Amino acid sequence: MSSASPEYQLSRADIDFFVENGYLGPYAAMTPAEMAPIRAEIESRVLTTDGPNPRSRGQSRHMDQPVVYDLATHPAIIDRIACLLGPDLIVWATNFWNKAPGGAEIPWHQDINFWPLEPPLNTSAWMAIDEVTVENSCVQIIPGSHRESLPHTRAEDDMAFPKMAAPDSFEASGAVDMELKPGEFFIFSERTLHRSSKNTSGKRRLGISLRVTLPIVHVFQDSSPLHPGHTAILAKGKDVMGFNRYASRPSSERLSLCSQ
Ligand SMILES: O=C(O)CCC(=O)C(=O)O
Repeated sequence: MSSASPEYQLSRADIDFFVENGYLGPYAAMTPAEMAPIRAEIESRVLTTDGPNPRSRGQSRHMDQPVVYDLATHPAIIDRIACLLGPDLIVWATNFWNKAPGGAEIPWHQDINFWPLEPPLNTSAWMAIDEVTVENSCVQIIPGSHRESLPHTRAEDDMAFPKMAAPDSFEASGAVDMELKPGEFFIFSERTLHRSSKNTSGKRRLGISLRVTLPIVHVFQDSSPLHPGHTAILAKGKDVMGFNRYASRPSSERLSLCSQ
């Protein structure tokens, strides 16, 4: 029995599916109607303001925006991940994916190639803030691809990332489209191959990734894609290791200042 509340408990079959395929979901953390005011708050207070990472407004906003901290610690997400990784969980990074109409292709990649984690262990949740469909470039994943570490090579110039999985190192024909309603999310592991195409629609595609690991993992908190002063969230349970830095929920004082 895990530490998840009964409504978010994964079954043995769900856990086996994740182990076999490297992803799980979608699940709903909230309804589209419940996401609507959260989306409005993200638009007015997050996307248009600078956060703690000088390189990116979309990174680490759990550190300064309560709305992001609350999404990152949502029990519908954290309790399900606790069924996979156990009762002590760190959300070590949060990142918005704001793909405007015309936004570039994100090439096939395995996230662990980009991250400052030792040992390299992570489960991500990708949550839709807008409605996300094939039309506006939903994330695609390749089931089972997490079982192998693939070589990465220089990406093409018109892609959004500098590196991509070497095209001749995997077979993309079984890719699954992760279409999501606002408030839905899916879970995937640090080596699950995923991508999204160029957004050729007229609709924005906004989502957020939450990166979850264990207190035994060293998060090199000043390294890319992080930044000096970066803090994580102890989202569940306890940390008896003590080598990562945590923040508490930001106060809403900054919100009221922003709204004046
Ligand atoms: O949103 C996307 O298209 C890519 C997301 C991604 O690469 C990630 O969450 O790791």
